[in-house]
Amino acid sequence: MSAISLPKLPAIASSPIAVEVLNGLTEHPKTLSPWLFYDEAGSRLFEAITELQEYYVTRTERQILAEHADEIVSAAAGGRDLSIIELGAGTATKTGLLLNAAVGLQGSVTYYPIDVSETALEEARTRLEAELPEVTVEPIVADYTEGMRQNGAGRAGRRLVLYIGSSIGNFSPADAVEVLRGVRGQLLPGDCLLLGTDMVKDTKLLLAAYDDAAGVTARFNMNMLVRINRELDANFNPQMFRHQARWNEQHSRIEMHLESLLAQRVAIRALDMQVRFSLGETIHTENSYKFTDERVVASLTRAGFRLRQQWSDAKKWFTVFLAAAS
Ligand code: AVI
Repeated sequence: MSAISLPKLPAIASSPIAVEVLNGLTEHPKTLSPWLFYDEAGSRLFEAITELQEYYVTRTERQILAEHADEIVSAAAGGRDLSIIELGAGTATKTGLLLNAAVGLQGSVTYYPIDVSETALEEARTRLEAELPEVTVEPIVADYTEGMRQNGAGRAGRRLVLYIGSSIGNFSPADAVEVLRGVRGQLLPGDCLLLGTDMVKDTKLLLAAYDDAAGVTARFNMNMLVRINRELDANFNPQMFRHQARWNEQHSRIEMHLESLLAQRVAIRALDMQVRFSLGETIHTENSYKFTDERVVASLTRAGFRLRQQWSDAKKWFTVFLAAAS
């Protein structure tokens, strides 16, 4: 039997990033998934985005939580001992408001932040335990579903799951319902979900939030190419692409794209692959859906939750929904 010798690809070629890049850049139109944003540099750029004047999302939600934390926590506890779980907690900068309210209500609280980034969780633990000694922080390094499963064993009392920051908006409507259903599947009737969603508003405000004057969001978007260059030995020239934010009225979403400024070819050496771009062709890197009350309530209901209460800022730019597992 004669052996056929196939060209050898490096081990990285079967990694999640390689699979994502291979599939996304051979699709028409080209896409790359938003999880690729969050390497170390991308996570730092996202933190910088949350502090931008144009990116109203984080400060508006923080203001809602600051005003209503006591109400939210006592509605979720319903007179029982409450523990708090947070999906995609990151460094948990807004969570202190709710933990503080839980300490006020019941004297102490256990907080389970779930995130894939161990360093972000350690940062959250160190800060929260220094600021709020009555909070026991039990970090869970995992994705949402697996993390919730780990947290479920042998528990007593009520659980409040936080899914804030409008992270749900980065999923398609169908996937969002699946994510919520996954959460619901790990809860008992009476446990609650606190869901933060960014609402539909003036298009100019939305576009500015995703294309800020200082260019931080542009660098965040472009970082995907830098990451692919580093991890897959590619030769994207970020200067030959332009960051683009678009409002898609039909789907009620902001889209982020990277637009090729010329006809070009890019080599992705770890995949032994060449990718052609025509002038003006884009890679679609993110959707950020913007919601109405009706849409959120419909998704919660389909996932097995019943709306209890909701809170917004005065301009109705952002809403926080408390829903109970039904
Ligand atoms: C994480 N996520 C909710 C952000 C958003 O607003 O969709 C990600 C982001 N992309 C650009 N700016 C912020």
